[in-house]
Amino acid sequence: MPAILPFPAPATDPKLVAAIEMLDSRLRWLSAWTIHNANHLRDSRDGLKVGGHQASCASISTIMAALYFAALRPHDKVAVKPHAGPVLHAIHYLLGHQSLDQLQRFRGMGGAQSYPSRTKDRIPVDFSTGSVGLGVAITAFASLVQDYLIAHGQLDPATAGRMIALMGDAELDEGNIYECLIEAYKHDIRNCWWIVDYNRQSLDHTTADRMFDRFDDIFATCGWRVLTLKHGKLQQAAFARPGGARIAAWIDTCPNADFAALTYQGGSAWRARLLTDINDPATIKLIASFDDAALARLMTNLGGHCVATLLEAFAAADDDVPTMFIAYTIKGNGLPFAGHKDNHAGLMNPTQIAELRDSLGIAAGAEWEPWAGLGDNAAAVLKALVAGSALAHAPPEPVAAAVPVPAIPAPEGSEQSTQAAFGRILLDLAKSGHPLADCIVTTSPDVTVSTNLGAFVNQRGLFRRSELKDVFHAARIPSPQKWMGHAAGQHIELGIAENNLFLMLAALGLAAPLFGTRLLPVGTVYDPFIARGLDALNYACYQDARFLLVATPSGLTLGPEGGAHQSINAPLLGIGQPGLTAFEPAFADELAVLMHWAFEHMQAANGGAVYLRLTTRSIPQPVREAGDWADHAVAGGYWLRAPGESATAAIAFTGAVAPEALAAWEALIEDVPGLGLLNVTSADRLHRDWSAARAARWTDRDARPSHVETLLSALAPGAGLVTIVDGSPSALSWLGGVMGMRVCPLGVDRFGQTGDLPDLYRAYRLDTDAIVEAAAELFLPRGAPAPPRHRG
Ligand SMILES: Cc1ncc(C[n+]2csc(CCOP(=O)(O)OP(=O)(O)O)c2C)c(N)n1
Ligand SMILES: [Mg+2]
Repeated sequence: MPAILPFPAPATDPKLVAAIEMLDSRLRWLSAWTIHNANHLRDSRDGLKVGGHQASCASISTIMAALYFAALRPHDKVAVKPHAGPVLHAIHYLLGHQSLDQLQRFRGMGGAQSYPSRTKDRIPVDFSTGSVGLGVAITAFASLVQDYLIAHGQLDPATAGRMIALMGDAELDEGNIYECLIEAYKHDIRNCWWIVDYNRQSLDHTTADRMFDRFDDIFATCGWRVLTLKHGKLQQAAFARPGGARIAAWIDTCPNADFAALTYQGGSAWRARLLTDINDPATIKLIASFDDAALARLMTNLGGHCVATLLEAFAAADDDVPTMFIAYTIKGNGLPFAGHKDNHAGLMNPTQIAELRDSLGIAAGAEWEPWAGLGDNAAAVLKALVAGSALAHAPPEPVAAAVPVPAIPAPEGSEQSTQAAFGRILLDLAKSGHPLADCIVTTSPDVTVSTNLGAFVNQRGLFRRSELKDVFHAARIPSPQKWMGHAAGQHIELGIAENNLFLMLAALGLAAPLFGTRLLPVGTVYDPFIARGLDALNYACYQDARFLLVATPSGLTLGPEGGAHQSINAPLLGIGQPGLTAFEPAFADELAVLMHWAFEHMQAANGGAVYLRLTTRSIPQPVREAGDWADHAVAGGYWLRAPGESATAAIAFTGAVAPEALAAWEALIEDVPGLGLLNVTSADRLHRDWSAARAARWTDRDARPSHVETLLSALAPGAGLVTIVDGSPSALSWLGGVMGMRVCPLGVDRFGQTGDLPDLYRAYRLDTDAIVEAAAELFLPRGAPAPPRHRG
């Protein structure tokens, strides 16, 4: 059952409580002023709304003051709800870690970001937030990563911290929270706190009463301790007085919207409503003992605004049990629009902010002064408290040593699929005993076996803090897959929830900066289902998490298994996603080269995550001659058949359709002398390099040609291109624009059909005939009708 105050917790030092109350006021003020400055005082050049969320900040400032200045431990990591970014900046400003200039440029170029950002803010940010729900869930996965590192002897258990999410209550509506909750329960996570700023307001309105008492049940069912901080000390004291129990009961049944509206209306409205609803002499007498201002203070004295209550609750969770704190709060607490349902983006006007400033004793002109309006004694106490907080002594994020990447030989075989080759490469690494293999952590949302991770898992085992027996193995039931878990295991098996995959990869991919140990996470997923977790993928990349995403099978090349499993726009995601370098190799030896590059890129200072789009289609492998194809494959493409001098056309292909491209090349080479055959291993890299080179010509005066320009300059001016990819044709059609060439793009722009490959390739025009026809089209006058099809 969820626990409601009073917790069995030590009494809290009243001096500490008073000091934190003052810090709470500082944070509320500085966050409000930072937003005010950006919206009302700073010049606007574009007339756009700047924004910022004074009400969301005021709602959580007490919680953050109590957490950061009293409860936080040195190794704890915190995800701060996006709209409390200014409070986090204010905390670091008081600590001396944040500059005035950054605050004054809040939401401006290079200034403090709108939402806490690991990569863009200058203060230490443990987890970025912004897309609600994701910043919450990553803390659960980070606690799993912490346990993984401890179990592998890579982190001293004495340095284990709590992974803490400070979240808005509307974040509880995000589905990814519950996907995460289920996964976290399966993995028996520890050391995780979720502190809900339970103001019962979202962006649009007050939140539904029907969920009121359900969240605690849901969390308790999933193994969480739930501590509900409903009432502050003032309320608790009043409830203990004669007639007080009726007020407590009234609050319990008061609808969210009514409570919010009364908060906004203030003392006399509270009085009128309570006296209407409660006809009890003792309660009437109790109410009469408060004037309007005191009554408003009493009624809004919720747990999340009561420092003593918060400190007691934090102290009551002094173990490793995952804990949810439901801290009742008021959105806009202490501000003129407190409780108003439209206050999410509300901004105080100049008169209102001046009134708030005056109420805090801050002189006009001293608004940015961290300790303004305090007497010398109070200021000294606060400075000492801040200087003694864990955050003041937090070391900078560690820099993990790089792990050397061994040579990765290409798997042997004259016919192979890239998916099978991927499995072989990981298996060989697992068997090699090379230190790199010990850093690899694999993970998959229930597609471990079908994406060929199985052999690696057989070698290295599933990760489980407590042993998991393989019942089938023990019963000697034949199975190619060993499924036993232990503390040294290197595969984290997830249920089917792609959001979880990307959040897991984000947490694993941040192990180096968060915990000082480098992990090389490899996650597998079916290519179409990347879209299912796309925002979480973007979130992982935005935080600069380093991982290898292997998506397979892909396209309609999965044939009879296809239909609803057909990925079409994944190549465009690969081109469009910052922080993720996408490759689609055709051959096994390319894959080996690209995996080597990926493991280095995942560790490089300016590196990032890598996405490999693979296939189950087994195709003949090329016989290589010496040359620089491997470097070019990494750069994004190479001539599989070099164009002849002044060639008037080329075929550019990607991935699994290599055999069709080669067959078409052979069919055409006599008619189109010098025809080139370009293997595009990464449309993403080619396009990025092309953009960068063009920008550099204007910004850095650097005339270096991009790789794609170098490749295509081998063709005659005005040559034509046929492009083909098992995915959206626009992934390659842009190649025509690089040198102003005519282009006939082939690809897939319809969804959902099963069939064998000859039928599918024919129906979707990915076959050799289609390439030959497209090549013919290059030489027809523009707009001329195509000749009738002849088939042998
Ligand atoms: C995924 C996502 N959808 C929508 C938004 C827009 N949005 C920003 S805040 C918010 C509501 C936040 O309410 P809550 O979490 O309760 O925070 P608080 O009341 O403390 O401001 C919404 C819908 C968002 N940031 N992320
Ligand atoms: Mg809210």
